[in-house]
Amino acid sequence: MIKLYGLRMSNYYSLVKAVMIEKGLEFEEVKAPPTQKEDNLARSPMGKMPSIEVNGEYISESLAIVSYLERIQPEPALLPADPVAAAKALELALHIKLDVELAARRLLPAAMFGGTASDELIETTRQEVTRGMQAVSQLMVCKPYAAGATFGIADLYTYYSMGLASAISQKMFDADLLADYPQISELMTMLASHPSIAQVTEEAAAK
Ligand SMILES: N[C@@H](CCC(=O)N[C@@H](CS)C(=O)NCC(=O)O)C(=O)O
Repeated sequence: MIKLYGLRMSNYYSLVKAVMIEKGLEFEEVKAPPTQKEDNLARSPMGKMPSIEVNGEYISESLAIVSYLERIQPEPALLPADPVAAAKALELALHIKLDVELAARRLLPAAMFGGTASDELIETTRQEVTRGMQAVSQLMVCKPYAAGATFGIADLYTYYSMGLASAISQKMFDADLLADYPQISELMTMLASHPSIAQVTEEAAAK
């Protein structure tokens, strides 16, 4: 059985968990905070969460894990069969992850863990996130899902990466990240009640 390491509070842990639920895979959750300790580094070279263990092999990085899960359990497919459509879905997911979430994440300690951030860092981050949102909206399909007619990888990154970036934006810039993007906002609302995502949210709240 697959072991999922990390904590339920993590957006990327939650994303991987939602994928396993979506695909009906059996898995065991193992509480493992992100640390630089040897056992954690063996699972995840940067010491981050999530990671999974399969037959004694460890895999970190959410996209690598999702790609593995897609191969071992192709149904329901989280990427379109058409090669161009699949590449476009991944392109969108990566822009959300790298140009919005990763940019905003620099302010995570100040936004949620009592840290501090200089005005300059706040302003450069705000500009980067704003630019990232423009790129994302250029690619976002919203018909009705992020990359087209069916639920998939781009929706998972929309929900989990954009969700974190929105929370950071609200706290640090006093701005609604999605104010200029009502279609993405509606999609986020729809995704919140998607069964696998709703189950992950419910279980995280229950601890
Ligand atoms: N690129 C990684 C990012 C994982 C990540 O940033 N995990 C966060 C929690 S959501 C973490 O472990 N943070 C603690 C740390 O950076 O030490 C992925 O997609 O899995």
